[in-house]
Amino acid sequence: MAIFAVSDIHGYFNLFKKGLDLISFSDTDFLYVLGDAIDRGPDGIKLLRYIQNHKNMDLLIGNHELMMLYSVKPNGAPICDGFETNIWLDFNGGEITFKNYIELSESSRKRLLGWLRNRYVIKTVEVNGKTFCLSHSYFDERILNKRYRFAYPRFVYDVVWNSIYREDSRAYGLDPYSKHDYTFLTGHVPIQYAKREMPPEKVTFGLSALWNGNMADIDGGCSYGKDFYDGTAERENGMIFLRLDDLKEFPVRFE
Ligand SMILES: [Mn+2]
Repeated sequence: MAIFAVSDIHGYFNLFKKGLDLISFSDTDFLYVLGDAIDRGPDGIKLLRYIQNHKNMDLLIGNHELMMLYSVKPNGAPICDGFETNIWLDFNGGEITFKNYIELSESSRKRLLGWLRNRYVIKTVEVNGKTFCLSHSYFDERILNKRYRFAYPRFVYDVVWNSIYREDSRAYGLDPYSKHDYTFLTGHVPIQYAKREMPPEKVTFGLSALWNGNMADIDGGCSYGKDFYDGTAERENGMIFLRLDDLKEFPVRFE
């Protein structure tokens, strides 16, 4: 019985399944997906439904799920005209997700949205006496262990979008983690990107969690797609499954 986390799957269902095989995921294990299961890759809706249908899996809200929730109708109508529709479809790879979404029955769509609204945004999990704090990116005590539908929207927005690693974020360089006793696990910013913001001596090559004090970024950079090449010797991307029991990492790479 082990507890795992993975983040930023971005519609790559086949690679996700490869990861489940690699960790020998069983019915007695549990998996937390730290947001951004959808968009860019082809199978975001399939992934959401797969997680939804597994009692031993849970999804935290990422900025991509938030864009979707802000773009589609809560009643499952096949319409996309919410106030984040443009940024979702045109700038964040939501088009394929919406296309697959409207292929579901209206009742499935409604059920999916109801399930999404009932996910957590920031969640603490105890493993072997250690408390992990899981979120897509940032931290705000005011929505800790609150379900999305009960969490104040502005706080949710900041938690899923803000990052200490992104120059375009209002939280750039503003560390919310070190004053807490938790071990933080986040995604949102691909490790290949976040490493550029770290002192070189703290950076290791390859597809592995990026530890920074009591916080680890486990976004393996699926959002770059399978033909990722950043012009350096380091060109590995994919998913990082982290076992919380012993912090062992199980990376899966695109073929
Ligand atoms: Mn994200």
